[in-house]
Amino acid sequence: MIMESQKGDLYEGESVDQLAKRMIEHLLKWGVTDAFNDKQIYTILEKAESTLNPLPAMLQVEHPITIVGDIHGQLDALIRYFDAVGYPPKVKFLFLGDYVDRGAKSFEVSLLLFCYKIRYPHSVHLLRGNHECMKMNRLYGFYEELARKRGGRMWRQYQNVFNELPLCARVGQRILCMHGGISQNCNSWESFKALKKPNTPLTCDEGLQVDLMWADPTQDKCNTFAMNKQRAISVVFGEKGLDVFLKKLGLSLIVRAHEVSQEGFNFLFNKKCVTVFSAPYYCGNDTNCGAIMHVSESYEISFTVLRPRMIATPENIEIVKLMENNYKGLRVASPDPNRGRHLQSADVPKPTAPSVQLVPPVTKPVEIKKQ
Ligand SMILES: [Mn+2]
Repeated sequence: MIMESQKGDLYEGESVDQLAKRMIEHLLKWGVTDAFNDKQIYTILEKAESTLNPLPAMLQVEHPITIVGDIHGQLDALIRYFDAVGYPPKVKFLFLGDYVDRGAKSFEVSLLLFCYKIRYPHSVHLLRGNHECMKMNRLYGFYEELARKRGGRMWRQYQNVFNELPLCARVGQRILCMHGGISQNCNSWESFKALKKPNTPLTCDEGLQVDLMWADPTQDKCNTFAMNKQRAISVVFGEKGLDVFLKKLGLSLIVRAHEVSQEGFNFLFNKKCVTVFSAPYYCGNDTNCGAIMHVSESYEISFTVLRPRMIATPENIEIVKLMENNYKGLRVASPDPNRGRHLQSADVPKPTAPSVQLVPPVTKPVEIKKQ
C-alpha cells in the first residue's frame, strides 16, 4: 500500500494528458496497468467521460480513416494492428465497439483506447457496441475481470463512460458505420440527428439505438426486416431493406462489426454491406482471422488481415493443421504470420472504389457537423 501511495505521490501534479501519455506507453510496452493506482485510473475514466459527453449519437468523420471491428479484450491483436499500419494520431481510427468481454484484457484494451481518445480526440473515434452495455458486460467477462483487477466500483464508473459513446458515424458522405446494423425505425438523417445516446439498460434496448448495436444482415428470404431470432433482440435486415435505407440516406455502403468472419471481413449484398471483425482466433476456439479496413481519400477500400496467432503443440496440432488448410485459399502469403498482412489493392474486392464508381446518392447528402 505504501508503494502505491508513493507512486501516486510521485506523479502528483502531472496533467491528465501526461498521465494518459504515460499509460499508453506502459500498456504498449508491458500490456498491464500495474504501475498505476486506482486514483489514476479513475482520473482517466472521468476524463474519457467528459471528452465523450459533448459528442452526438452520430458522428461525422472524414477519410482517409481505418475502421476497426470487435476487439473483445485482445490487447495483443490491437497492438499488432497498430504495429502493422501505424499508431494514432499518425493514422486516424474509427472503432466500432465491443472492446470488452470474452478476451482476457478488456480492462487494458478499453483503457488504452480511452487514453488515445483523451490525447487525440480528432484522430480516434470510438463507437458503442452491444457489449458496452451494462447487462452484457456484467455477464460476459468484463465485470469479473475488473472486480478481480480493481474492484466492482470501477466497473460502475465504466458504465458512465460507455453511456457517452456515440452509436454510429458517417465517413465522408457515402459510408455509414455502426456496430450492429440498420433499423426500420430510421427513415431520414433527421432520425439520426434526433437520436440520443442511451444511458440506461432500458433505453439501450429500444428503437433505433438497439438496432445500431445489435442488428445483423441476413441472406435468408427476409428481404426487408425480420425478428432477429438468433439473438432474441433487434432485427435482421435483407438486401431490399438495405437498398431502401441507402437510397433514402444517399449512402453507398454500410460498415458494421458484431459477427465473426472467417477472413476477418465479409462483403454482402453486392458490396453494399461489409462486416469487419478484428479479433483473430476469437475466444481461443475459433479459427478466424481478424481484419481492419482502410478507407482512402477517394473511398478505395482495403484491408489488413491478421492470422490467428497459434503455436502448435501435441494437443492442438490437429486444429493448427485445420487452420493452415483454411488459409491456403487466402490471396496473399504472409511473410510473417504474426504481423499484419497487407492485401494488395489488386487482391482486394473493391466495394466502393473509386468514389466515382459508387452508387450515386439519390438524395442530396445532408451536412452534419464535424467532430
Ligand atoms: Mn457485438
